[in-house]
Amino acid sequence: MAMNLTRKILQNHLIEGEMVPGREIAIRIDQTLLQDATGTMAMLEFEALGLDRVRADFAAQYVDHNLLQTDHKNADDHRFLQTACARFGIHFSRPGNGVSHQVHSERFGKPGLTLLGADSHTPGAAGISMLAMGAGGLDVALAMAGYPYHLRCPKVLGVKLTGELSPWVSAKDVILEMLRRYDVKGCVGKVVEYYGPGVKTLSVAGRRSIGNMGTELGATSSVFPSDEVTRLYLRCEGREEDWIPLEADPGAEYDEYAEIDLSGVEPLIACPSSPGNVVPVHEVRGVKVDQVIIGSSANSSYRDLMAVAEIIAGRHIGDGVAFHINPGSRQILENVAQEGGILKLLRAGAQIHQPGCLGCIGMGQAPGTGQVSLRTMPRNFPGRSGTRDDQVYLCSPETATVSALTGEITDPREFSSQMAYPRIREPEAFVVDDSSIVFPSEELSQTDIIRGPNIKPFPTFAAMPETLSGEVILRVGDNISTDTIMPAGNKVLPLRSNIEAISRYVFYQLDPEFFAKCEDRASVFVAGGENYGQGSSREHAALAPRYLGVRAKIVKSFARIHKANLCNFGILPLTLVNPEDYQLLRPGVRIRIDEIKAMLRNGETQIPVQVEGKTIMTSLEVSDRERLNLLAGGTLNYVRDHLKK
Ligand code: MIC
Repeated sequence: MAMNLTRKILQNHLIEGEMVPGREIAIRIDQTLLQDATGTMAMLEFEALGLDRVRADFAAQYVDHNLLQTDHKNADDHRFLQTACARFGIHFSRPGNGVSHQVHSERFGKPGLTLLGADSHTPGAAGISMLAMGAGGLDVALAMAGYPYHLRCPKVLGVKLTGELSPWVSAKDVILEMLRRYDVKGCVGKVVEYYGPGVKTLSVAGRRSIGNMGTELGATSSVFPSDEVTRLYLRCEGREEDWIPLEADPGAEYDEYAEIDLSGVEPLIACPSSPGNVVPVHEVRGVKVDQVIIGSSANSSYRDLMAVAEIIAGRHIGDGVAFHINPGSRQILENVAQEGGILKLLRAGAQIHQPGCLGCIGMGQAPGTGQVSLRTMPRNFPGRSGTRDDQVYLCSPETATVSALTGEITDPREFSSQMAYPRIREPEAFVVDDSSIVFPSEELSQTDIIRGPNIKPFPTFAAMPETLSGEVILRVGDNISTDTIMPAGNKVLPLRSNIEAISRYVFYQLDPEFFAKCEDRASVFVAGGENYGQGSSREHAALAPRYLGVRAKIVKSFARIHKANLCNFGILPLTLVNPEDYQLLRPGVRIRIDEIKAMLRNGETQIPVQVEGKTIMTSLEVSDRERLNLLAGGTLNYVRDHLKK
């Protein structure tokens, strides 16, 4: 049977289950990736499994999120991660070496393999034709231990690309076009597979931007064929031998279809405060701009930075504008420097930072009160920048740079009267520098793991009780992101390996008293709207609420990774059968779920919930494996009991 590329890769890695969309399957994971913000907890979880060494073919740990070192905590975390990597046979990419997704594509990723990363933007590896997925840290720790990854078999949305992008329009506009069509939950449960004659016109960097931000569509992953463009990229990285050709079989079918004529794509922009709030740039033309940021995990490539340097060369940014550059990796920085790009950026007034995620996760670069920030990053959820009521727009490097020059949001095509559109060619070979990667060795496996005082042991959680009862403490609306549930930023990020401390910030933006309200209650419930938990893979958005006593979330629908994280930490993910019942779940109402343990054990999918004397119906759509984890009070409990047996 003719197969699309997604199904081919899934089929090659299938360990359990049938490839029927919606049913749970288990696949082999070839490579794993951690970053520091999710990695400290994932490393503690891996340690808790009691193995001497990782069992995945390849595992890497990057340090890219928290580089601030405002006190001992951050430096301690880095030391912990480096020594744990040495001990367990994990590649360690040092702070300053770059963003996980970028460095992984440069040095380690291979077409046709599966990659599981504790970061929702892991699908950026679509650029080199991997089937790459984001997951909670615990799922990645299990994959590092050689366990398969369980997911619902996705549908495949085939997006046929035709034509070629016009000058001043780039790959970012293609993914913004997808977001304009599908919004932030239109691709939940799907892999987006790009095919057709337009694919070859997109560079690996462009494909990476599209894969990276495919996460914002709610997609499980995105995939591109591996072609001549991929081969040349890997050659440029000095590892052409890792290339294999890959594409869908002729005549392969997709579950759903879409088509984008690249020549018809125009410059687009996501307005505050959702990546799905997309309009053509000219519709918001003239809005005064205070801050422009290029880079972080998206649009931080050699091509992007060189394009920015060429546009800005010999000019200067507007007087009222702060212009930041966050390179994707040290390699990019070295290559852009070699080609003279850095000097052009500096002379134009850019602030050039070390490679990393930086302002994307609120680690510095917060805009001032009432200021407008234009970013090439993938997310603009409310408050994520670190500033309350922020006004963050997401756009291409071309739109961002031209707007930095004019001081207002500008359609970059207007600049065509000033200069020819710079088409950037990658060099024959990149300057490659792996000296900031510590490769595993036999000798290093004797290393003692060093823990700072901020690295606390993993909390213990009780199994599911016979009956759950408690109070709704908070009710939230639609599209609540994990940034709202468990914020990041420079105050909170350093607490990622200290659950007691970080739990004080749960729902902090919406209700700073949430933590206190949970304190004297044994079980707590949270109610929510559609697409609850979209965004980041951070398992802390499940783990910290569980620590506070949250035992069930009752919502209209869930985002994929967050729902899996809830099951991993023993929180029941219930969806309302009748969405109108949302109205009943006011803060303060008492809730009771009788015989929940028995219902979980018997595989019940309809769970009656008593809300102050009235019964409402909820549905529990989880696999048998997730039921066992929920019964045990969380996946670690289950796996530990299982290993003992
Ligand atoms: C993000 O973009 O939200 C992050 C920061 O990369 C997160 C990871 C995290 O919360 O640490 C993600 O998307 O998974």
